[in-house]
Amino acid sequence: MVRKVAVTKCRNPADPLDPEDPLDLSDLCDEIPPMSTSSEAPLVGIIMGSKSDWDAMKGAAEMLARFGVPHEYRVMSAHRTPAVVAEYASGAIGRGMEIIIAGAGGAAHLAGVVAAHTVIPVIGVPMTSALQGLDSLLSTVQMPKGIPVATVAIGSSGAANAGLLAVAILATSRPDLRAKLQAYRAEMAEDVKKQTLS
Ligand code: RP5
Repeated sequence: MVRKVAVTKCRNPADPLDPEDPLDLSDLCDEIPPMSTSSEAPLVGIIMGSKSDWDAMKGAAEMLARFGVPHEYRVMSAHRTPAVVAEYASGAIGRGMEIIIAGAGGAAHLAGVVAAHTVIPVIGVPMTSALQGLDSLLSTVQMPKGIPVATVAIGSSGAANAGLLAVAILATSRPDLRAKLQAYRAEMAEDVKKQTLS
């Protein structure tokens, strides 16, 4: 049985805005379905600084879904909801989570702040931005010694690769997942071999 776990914060548009809530996420539930994919606890948490990141970040969710990895996704911001980020990252291990994927753009501090609050691997995805994502890339990748963030490419390719990297990390102790990863690579190689330019 599939159990839907609502971890995305949604507000009924008919209800008044919560003065304690700095964000109006009333329309979020239409764009980002309340998450979790299975009855199992999520192994991977996908978080992003804004719903505007979802178009790119859904690539990570799609990849995890393809490999059957239980995951969840939600919006939280290192700057706009810092307490939520600290609570989420600090509680991840207790919830059985093994990896967090964090996407943010501009002054992209989300992945770094998450990494500061947990020892599970954190994968940072720099989002495209007013500066073509270069600002996001540098602010995600340039972590101080001692608090690592595994940073992938800017945008949707990076998000998909973040999903794949999470699968690869989980596969180090899950032979079935490693076999699926090898089959995926073989399939990709076959596709490339079939490509012609005529
Ligand atoms: C970052 O600021 C988000 O991760 C997003 O990439 C960027 C813009 O956010 P919005 O102004 O679209 O909410 O925090």
